Amino acid sequence: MGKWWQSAVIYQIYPRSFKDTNGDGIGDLAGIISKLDYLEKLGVTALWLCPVYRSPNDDNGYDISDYRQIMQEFGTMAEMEALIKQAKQRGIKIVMDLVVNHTSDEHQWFIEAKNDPKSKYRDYYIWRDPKAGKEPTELKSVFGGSAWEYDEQSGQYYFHQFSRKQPDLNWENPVVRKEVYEMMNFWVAKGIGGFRMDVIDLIGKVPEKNITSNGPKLHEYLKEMHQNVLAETKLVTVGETWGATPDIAKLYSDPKQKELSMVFQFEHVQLDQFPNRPKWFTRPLSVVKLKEVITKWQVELADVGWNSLFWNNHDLPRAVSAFGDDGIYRVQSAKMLAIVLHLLRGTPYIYQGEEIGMTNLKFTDIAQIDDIESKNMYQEYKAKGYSNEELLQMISHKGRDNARTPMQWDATKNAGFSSAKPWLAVAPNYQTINVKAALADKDSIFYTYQKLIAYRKSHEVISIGDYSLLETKAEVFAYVRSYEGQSVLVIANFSKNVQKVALPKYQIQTPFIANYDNSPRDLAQLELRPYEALAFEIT
Ligand code: ISL
Ligand code: CA
Repeated sequence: MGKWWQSAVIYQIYPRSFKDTNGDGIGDLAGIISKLDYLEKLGVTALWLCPVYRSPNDDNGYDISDYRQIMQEFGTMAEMEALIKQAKQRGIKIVMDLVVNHTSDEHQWFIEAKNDPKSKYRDYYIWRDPKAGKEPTELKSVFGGSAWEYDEQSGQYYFHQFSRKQPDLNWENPVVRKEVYEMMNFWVAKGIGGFRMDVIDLIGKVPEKNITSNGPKLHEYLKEMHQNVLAETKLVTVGETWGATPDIAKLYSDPKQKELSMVFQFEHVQLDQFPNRPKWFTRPLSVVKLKEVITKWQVELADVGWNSLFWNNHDLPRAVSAFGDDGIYRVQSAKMLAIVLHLLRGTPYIYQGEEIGMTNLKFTDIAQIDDIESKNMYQEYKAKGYSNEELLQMISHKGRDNARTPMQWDATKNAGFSSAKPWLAVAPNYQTINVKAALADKDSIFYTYQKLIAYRKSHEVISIGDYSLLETKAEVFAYVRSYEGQSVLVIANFSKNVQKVALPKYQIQTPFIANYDNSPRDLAQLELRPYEALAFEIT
């Protein structure tokens, strides 16, 4: 038998934007608990919670000041325990975000390290002397500016790959690693189901050699972590690894390596970008490339390793806006994306709101933006001469706040997210796009997801079957899954145009899932409607 997470579907929650219960405009743990029935109805196996730990929120919880406390705005440890317990009663596991490449500068370790260079905590972080009166290296922070911050008091710089309020931990120090494993075990003891590991490919950094991702000791550290935390458990672990190639992904996810269950790789979400240029500069998505990339990962990880499957997350544009059509074909293309992704081999992830087809926004004023990455970019590029309009267009297209606007529960004020003004404005389309409307419409995107999740759970051909691409036309994505004499054929039109496809081998078949209707189709002369997707059981 396979592992539980091989037939699982994981739902990602951005707690700040999910559901507010105490009227402060900020989502909370009680809000998640109040929606467990909804999540159970959808059928998901686990919830990955973006960070819920104590944090000053410079990067919305990815800057942790105490790993063993809950963010005050989100609730209490008792509520966290209640969430774990009540989710478990519904067969749902809780996957915690593990952010251990860096802490907050308000973490006690960093406070001690900064205040007293002789403290044992100094070496928990990465401090270097100036070089010729300047930064030790040229390395840049992901959020703009230098990756080195000068500390007046000691005359040294500390290293931060993200904001200056997110100092990097020094993984070379065995005491740091031990602290991390102990902290992980603290959470394991609470009965969680796994960890999503934030920028885990950066922990083996060697700043003086300009090495950030895929450092020389990365896999050694992960093996050590496995031994100290994961070995005797059934936990799922998924690493966030922007720098993974298929060969690297196999190192992480081959069970023999004893590291992780799987990793997130980001090749397909970067196809609208230019190599070596910031994400803000984009080009139209090529469907041919998208098929190539998805196929490459399906094939490369077929025998060794395991794929994660996703279209979006809290850092990325909304799936339907990035890969489908968020205008007149929103419903069809959102279902098409669900069908294509959820019938692949791997573990699918759904980002909150994806199951109702939530969209990107049109931001018209930088004051509407909360995200540190977008705000820093705006300032940096403004100074370079880009116009306000150009920058807001870039942010509307690629900015992280697209994913972070509040979950749209119903058509009442603030989309039923909160009784107070939400911390980030609700998308203006909430009156039509919301959970209540989705649940009331048996043809909604929600029910397509529900059906796909149930199908995966009960069909090994989907969870562990083989994958092969069918050559068709540029804008049509067709593939076959097969396992022990069973086959599933998936055909999807990734365009607004009608596409004619001939698959004479198959003839007349009735789809078990479709995004227009389930009437029988002649595959020998198929005419696909805009964004039409069909899946057939071939016998
Ligand atoms: O979102 C990004 C690119 O689209 C990056 O800027 C992002 O920071 C990178 O993907 C790493 O992400 C993770 O670590 C960050 C945190 O801000 C992100 O939310 C998290 O997913 C630092 O902890
Ligand atoms: Ca709240």
